[in-house]
Amino acid sequence: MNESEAKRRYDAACAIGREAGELARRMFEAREANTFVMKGHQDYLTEADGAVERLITGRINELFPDDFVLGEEGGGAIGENTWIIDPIDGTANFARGIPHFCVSIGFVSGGIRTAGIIANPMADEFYAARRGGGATLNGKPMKISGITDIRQSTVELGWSSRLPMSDYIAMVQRVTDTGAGFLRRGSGALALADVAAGRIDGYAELHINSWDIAAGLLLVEEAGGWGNDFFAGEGMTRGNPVLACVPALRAVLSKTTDIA
Ligand code: LIP
Repeated sequence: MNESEAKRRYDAACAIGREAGELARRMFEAREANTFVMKGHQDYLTEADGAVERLITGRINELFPDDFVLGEEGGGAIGENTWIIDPIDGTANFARGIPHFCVSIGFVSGGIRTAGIIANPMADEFYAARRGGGATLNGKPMKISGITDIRQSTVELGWSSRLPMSDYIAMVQRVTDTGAGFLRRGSGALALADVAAGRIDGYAELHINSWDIAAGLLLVEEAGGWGNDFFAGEGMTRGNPVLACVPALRAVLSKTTDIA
C-alpha cells in the first residue's frame, strides 16, 4: 500500500475511533446495572459490543468499500487490506460497571500492521500509531519504559477460559519467580497500550484473538518495543499466543511464558 493510502486509513481510524469511543462512553454511563448475556464461560456480551461494532463497520464500508473487515462480534473476512475490530475490549469490565475497557481498531495491509488506534473513553486517553510514524497518547509521542531488570518490572498476564486455568497459573508462577510483578485487568488491548506508554513492561497471553491485539501490537512496536509474530499461521483468524515487551526483557519473558 502506498504512503498516501496508508495515511488515509490512519486518519480514518482516528476519526472513527474517537466517534466509537464516545458511543462506548455514552452506553457505559447509560447502562442498567448487570444487563449482559454470556457468550460462554466468563465470556460476556453487552448491547454496546454490537452497537459500537456496527458504527465502526458502517463508517469503514462507506469510506473504503473494497477493504475487508473482521470484527469480534460480526465476524467477517480477511484480504489484502483488512480492518480488525474489537468494539469493546474488556467486555467483562464494561458489563460489571468497571471503567477499564476500550475500543480497538487495527488496519493490516499485506499482513503488515499498518495503522491502529485504541480509545479509552473513561480515562480520556486516545492512543494511535502508524507504521513508521511513531506512537502517540493524546497526540503526544509515547515510548516504552527503560526498565532492564526483570525484578523492577511489571508484566500483565492475560487470561481467558479458552485454555485451562492450570496453564495460566503455571505461567504466572514462572514469570513471578523471576522477581517480576504481575497484573491481570481484563483488557489485552489496554495492557498493550500501557506497555507502549511505558506504564508496564510486558504483556503476555497464552491465547488471544487478533481483534484484541491488532492495534496494540503496533502501538508497542512504534513506541520502541518488541512483539511476537502474532499473525503467523492462522493467527489473524484463529488467534495465537501474544508477547509484547521492552526489548531488554524479551529473552527472560519469552523463556518464562514459552512464547517465542
Ligand atoms: C478480552 C481480552 C483479554 C482477555 C479477556 C478477553 P474481550 O477480550 O482483551 O486479553 O484476557 O479474557 O478475551 O472479550 O473483552 O473483547
